[in-house]
Amino acid sequence: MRIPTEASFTSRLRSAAVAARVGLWLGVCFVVALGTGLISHYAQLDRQSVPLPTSPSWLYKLTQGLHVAAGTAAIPLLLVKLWVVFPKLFQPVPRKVREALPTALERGSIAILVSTSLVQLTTGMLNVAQWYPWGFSFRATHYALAFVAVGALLVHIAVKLPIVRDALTGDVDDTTHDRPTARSAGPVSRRAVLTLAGASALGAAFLYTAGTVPGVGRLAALSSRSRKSGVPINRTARSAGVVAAATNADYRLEVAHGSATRALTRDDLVAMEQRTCALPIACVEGWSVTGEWTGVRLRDLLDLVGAPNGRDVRIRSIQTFSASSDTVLPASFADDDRTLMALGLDGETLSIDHGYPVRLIAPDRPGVMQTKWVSRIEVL
Ligand SMILES: Nc1nc2c(c(=O)[nH]1)N[C@H]1C(S)=C(S)[C@@H](COP(=O)(O)O)O[C@H]1N2
Ligand SMILES: [Mo]
Repeated sequence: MRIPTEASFTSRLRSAAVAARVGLWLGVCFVVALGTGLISHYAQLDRQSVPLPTSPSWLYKLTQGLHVAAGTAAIPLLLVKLWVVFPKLFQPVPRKVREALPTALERGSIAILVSTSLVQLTTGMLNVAQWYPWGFSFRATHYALAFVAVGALLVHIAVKLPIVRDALTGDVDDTTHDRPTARSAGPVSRRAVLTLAGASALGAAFLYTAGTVPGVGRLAALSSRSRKSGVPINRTARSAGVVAAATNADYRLEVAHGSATRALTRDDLVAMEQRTCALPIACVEGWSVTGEWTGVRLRDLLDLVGAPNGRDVRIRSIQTFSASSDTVLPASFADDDRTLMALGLDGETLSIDHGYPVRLIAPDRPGVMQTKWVSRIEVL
């Protein structure tokens, strides 16, 4: 088999005009994903110098939904973009060192951009599918690589800016910046390629977000958990290994503030004043569903041990070794009237898979921090 050369690719569809436009849309997706990703990362920090707002309660649901939608839309766009620029891979490297160096730097930044983008989008998609076939921490890796990708993207934009500006302001059929060999008409028009790319991006984002739109949930092929009625179960009690401890008659919810402690049975909690709140579970993996939660206001429990307002609170689960087994609730969340230690969901006793005997539910908080099977509340 002969290795193709740049001249082997003759289609006018693989042009600067198409690359710049798809690149622009891709850039928008990346900026949305980066901004919302930073919010999500910050929301999961144990210490937040400036706590995120507790209202509106659906804000994290919105930003994380946008995050996954932008990432999903970027997949078809990236594939089209790679197809358009593919011939450039076969461009010869200039002989003279003075010319070869900038070329090498430019291609190096593109290699980093393409590889990190592919890793970000594939691991993100596998995460949405709740499949973690790797040994590293998804969150730390996704966060670190985002900066690598954005750095490479900025270099890429800076290098290409003159061509990009020309291509975006010019006509879509303009050939000024095309490779000299890209002169044959393709099977479709450039406009058709762009329409297809845009429609695929919107379609992919729709397949993911449909789960949160009433009536079309069945189409949410990319976030199948949100299709079920009621609140989905992210991890069952059995797989978390908590069934025995959660159903044991010796179960107590400990509330501790320094040396002041209380140990409450579930019946003690049921005997306290009950409140009901509609709050979403907004999973970092993309799905979100709102439930009617009933339970005891966390603030009422903190009052039992004389905890003042304005204190961060650590929530521990019966389950150990999980991202959710030990999380910190910033003071503004702990003191919020809607933050409940929930005993019921949608008018029924909380099921063991949703966190029986008692679980945390707070407004505007990533799902992974809505601790199930709570065993201990510590005022910090
Ligand atoms: N103890 C414990 N709490 C947990 C989890 C877990 O694995 N263990 N999963 C979290 C995640 S990732 C989400 S999205 C929500 C889902 O709550 P649900 O299963 O009741 O829908 O619970 C959170 N609380
Ligand atoms: Mo989650």
